Amino acid sequence: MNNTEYPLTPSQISSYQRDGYIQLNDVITGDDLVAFRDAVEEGVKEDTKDLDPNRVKGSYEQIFIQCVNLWHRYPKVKPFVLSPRLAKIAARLMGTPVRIWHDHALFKEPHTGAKTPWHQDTPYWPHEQKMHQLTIWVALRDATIQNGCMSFIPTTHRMLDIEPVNLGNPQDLFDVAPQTKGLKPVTCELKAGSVTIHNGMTFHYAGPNRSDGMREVIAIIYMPDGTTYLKVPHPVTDPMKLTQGVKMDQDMFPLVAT
Ligand SMILES: O=C(O)CCC(=O)C(=O)O
Repeated sequence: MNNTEYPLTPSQISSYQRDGYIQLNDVITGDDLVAFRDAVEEGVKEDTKDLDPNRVKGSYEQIFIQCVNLWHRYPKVKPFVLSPRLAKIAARLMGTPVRIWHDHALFKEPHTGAKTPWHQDTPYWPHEQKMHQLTIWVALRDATIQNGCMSFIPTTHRMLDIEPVNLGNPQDLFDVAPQTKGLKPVTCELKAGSVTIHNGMTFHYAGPNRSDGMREVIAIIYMPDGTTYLKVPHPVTDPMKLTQGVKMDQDMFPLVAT
């Protein structure tokens, strides 16, 4: 993996901090992109090999195939997810040293996939501090309006205390967050190897995949070093039996940029 520093400018950092999201082009290129995509595709194939292709999918499963923490289980994925190049971008945008919270492959299936409803992320997470977590959403193949690229509502990362949206049975955005009325969403099409980055509080959405190919993405989520544990159910932390209030500095959450 090319671990030279991505040339993030001060104006990109302030635009991210103002709007709560940013698009960065050509972050992963050439052989790295091919190797990252191959490694993630292999992991998703292995994780889903026992699923019956004819099963009836629940409403959440219609949004995407989601495989969590591939880095932990697939050695070929690990150097990409833990890469200093990506971590340094996260740390510069956040303004603090960062740890991995978790990764997840998000593959939207052709034609059958549903939209990803408008939502914020951080309310789902077992973290006591909620303001600075961010996701680097890596397009492993081109992400377009047709196959379900991301849209964001700028400045909504400052909207706190909004009820979490149930992704399987979503409420209308204006019912959950009437204060978003009048704000204009921005849609970001991406070439493979480019990324969007959003604060965990920024409202975001992705359309259904109406193309013939899989929409292939891996999203890597970072949290500030020092984040402490909030005891609410979550599939990543439930097996760890953490005590409320402890620092999330276990091996599962490596420090990737200081
Ligand atoms: O990829 C998608 O459809 C949605 C991704 C998302 O919600 C996220 O990365 O937080």
